Amino acid sequence: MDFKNFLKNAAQVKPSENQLRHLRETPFYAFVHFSPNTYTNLEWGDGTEDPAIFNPTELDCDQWAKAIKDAGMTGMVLTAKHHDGFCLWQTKYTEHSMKNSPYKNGKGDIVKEASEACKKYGLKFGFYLSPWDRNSKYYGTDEYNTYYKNQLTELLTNYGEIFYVWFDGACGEGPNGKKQVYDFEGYIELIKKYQPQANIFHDGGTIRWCGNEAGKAPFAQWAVVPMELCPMNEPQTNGALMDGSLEFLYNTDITIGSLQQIMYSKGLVFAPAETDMSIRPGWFYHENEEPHSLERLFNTYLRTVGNNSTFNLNIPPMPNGKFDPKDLERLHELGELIRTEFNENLAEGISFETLSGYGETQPEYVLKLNEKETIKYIEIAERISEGQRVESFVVFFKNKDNLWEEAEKSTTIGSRKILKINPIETDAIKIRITSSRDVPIIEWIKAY
Ligand code: FUL
Repeated sequence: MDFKNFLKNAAQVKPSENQLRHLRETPFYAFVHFSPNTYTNLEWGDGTEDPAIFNPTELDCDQWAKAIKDAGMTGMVLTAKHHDGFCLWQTKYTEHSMKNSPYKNGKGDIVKEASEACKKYGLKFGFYLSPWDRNSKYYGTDEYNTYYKNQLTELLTNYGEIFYVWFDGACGEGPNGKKQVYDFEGYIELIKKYQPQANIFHDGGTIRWCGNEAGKAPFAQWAVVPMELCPMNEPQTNGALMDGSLEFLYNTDITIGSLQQIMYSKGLVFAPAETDMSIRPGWFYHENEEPHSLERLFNTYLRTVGNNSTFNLNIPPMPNGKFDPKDLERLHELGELIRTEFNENLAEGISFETLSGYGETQPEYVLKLNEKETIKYIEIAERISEGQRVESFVVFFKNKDNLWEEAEKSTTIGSRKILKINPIETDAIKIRITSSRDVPIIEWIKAY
């Protein structure tokens, strides 16, 4: 294949409707890690915990939902079962569950309460169901896949619309010392059957892991990636540009999707990254931990939601079943900051003009404001439904002498790029695309 065709094909790799909805409508959502770990002060339980310790006497899922909404998030993903195997809902398939918790005399169902709170506050609801189960006697045998699918079916059929199922790849030993061969294909089939609109976090799903749990997203963020990374996805292109192999490829690689990498790929898939991190150092609540600074959370927001990734921010409830007041305050501050910084699009109702620039794949876009404004952020979006194309671009502004002055250089755009710039006073912005895999299609340019 020649180089030009290879690039054009890469530029045509498109998202599914589900992926498009996830990127555009739900780029920022909350994880909620809650399990016996909350009571044992651990991060990983071993499955021998007594269900009686799980007793959230003041459980308040409305408080979670309100706080999540307040931070500007639009969804919640609850750990229905973590590695310790304890189930937060009324499952028919194990006693290691709410049935043996003193909460509501064993009649409690936290998946139900959380999903109802989400509905009440207009949030989407999803769940995490750990495949690794350190309690189940079936773990490590074929029967476990049936057990897991039964549980998955309960969660997919009894709690209304599910926007997201989060599969943890962790595969350790179970109580009998054996590891499990997971039937991910079978699990995914059930999701497609019962909740076809749901996105799936998994290497074989629709959303991929960013490669770390610290909220660190790469600066060049590609949603078009080698199939070698997401082996269960149907490739949308055929054949590599160069002879070689991507056998070594893993999510932690920060060059994922870059040209020097995809040219070795046998086929490309559309798989946007989710960046996950916790508001505190641990995923579960530990009294001695503090929430991260507002600055760190806001910067992570810019680097994820503002850089072609989704952001899954975990907030762990306390043993009483409520969020910590310190976390509530941080979530509120974060929401306020997002609302203040992006309150008014200074280019509202103004369309940008497209100039031919240096050629088909290097156009320029000029945005003229009605008057001089102080600009702190530029937001640019590609029409991601058509694929991701732009490799790099430069932002200029009209200076006092009426000349174009460079403000910032950057890489990749994708579904949404938010560039923080040194505040400038100007009435015109110019974006020059310096490289693109095909003719770029820009959906919007906003200025804040
Ligand atoms: C990891 C788990 O082992 C952690 O406990 C946490 O749930 C995180 C989101 O995923 O793989």
